Amino acid sequence: MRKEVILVTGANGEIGHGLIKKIGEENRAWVVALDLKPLDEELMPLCERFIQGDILDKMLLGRLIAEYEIKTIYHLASILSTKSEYNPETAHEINVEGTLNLLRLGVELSQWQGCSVKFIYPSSIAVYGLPDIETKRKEGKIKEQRWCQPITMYGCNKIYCEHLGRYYSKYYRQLAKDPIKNNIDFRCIRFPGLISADTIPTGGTSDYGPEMLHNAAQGIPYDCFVRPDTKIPFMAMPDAIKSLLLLENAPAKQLTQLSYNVTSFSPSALEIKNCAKEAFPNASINFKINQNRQTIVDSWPEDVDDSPAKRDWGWMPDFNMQQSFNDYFIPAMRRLY
Ligand code: AKB
Repeated sequence: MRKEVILVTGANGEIGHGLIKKIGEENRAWVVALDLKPLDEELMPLCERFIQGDILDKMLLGRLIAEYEIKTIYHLASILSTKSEYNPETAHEINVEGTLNLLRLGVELSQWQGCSVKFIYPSSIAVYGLPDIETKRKEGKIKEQRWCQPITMYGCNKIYCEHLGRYYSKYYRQLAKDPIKNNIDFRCIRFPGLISADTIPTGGTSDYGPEMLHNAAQGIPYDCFVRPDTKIPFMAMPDAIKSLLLLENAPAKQLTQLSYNVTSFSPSALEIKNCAKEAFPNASINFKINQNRQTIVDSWPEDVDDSPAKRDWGWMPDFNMQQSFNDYFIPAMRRLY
């Protein structure tokens, strides 16, 4: 008997940590975790199985079909925006070819299991590309259809994979003599910057937020690489996990689109600094602008319109800015450090 499981790629990443803990805590399902790096000890007991492997390894993915009844795929593996700019072609290979392999696996599983496999895909505000600060300010809460002209390889990868998800869920091999019966059920969330109290991000451009807080909590001086007035949307990690599980469990008939914005608060970099200083008065936080990374963040929206997510699947963050700092980050970071 093949065990019914949820497959999580990029399991050792920030979202992977939060998701596997939540699924484990609530005993929601068996998790098969996949990551290039060894899985954190604390996550091991929460997984049915951990596979240290590469999403570019088609043989490895093919074996999963024989061993497990995979109902849902959380495809979290990805190279983030800053790291992608240092090696765009490798980022393309992992972010796009890797996703293509998982979408293909999803279609094969749907065929094999005779029902659609849910494919949950974390996209990003990086799909947006605002041409200048004036337009960014004027646009305010951006809607999903607007300004999808990303300026980073990562953003290009994410928007393309959203299109691939639509193709694999609705139009895959549409001219084939033997049309596919069961496609995948592709569902996507465009995440803002995420702040986790348990893990520190690697390779992103919204990282200045969490880095500032984690450094302040450890008393390590921090040079913020964006201007104090820089604004993009952020969300506390528990809300990111909540949004993924809410979307996964939403009845398909309620979903009117494939990709959804979600958010919680849009602080300026200076506001994040002030919150960090309030909690850790001795923290040393300065602004040392990296113009190239600033240009990337300036192309991202200062806020997003997440009313479709609220309408279609009852999305609502549990932590606004104050609660994120006072009830989640600061207490957890005090415990951690
Ligand atoms: C990044 O900075 O690359 C990510 C993102 C906003 O998607 N955190």
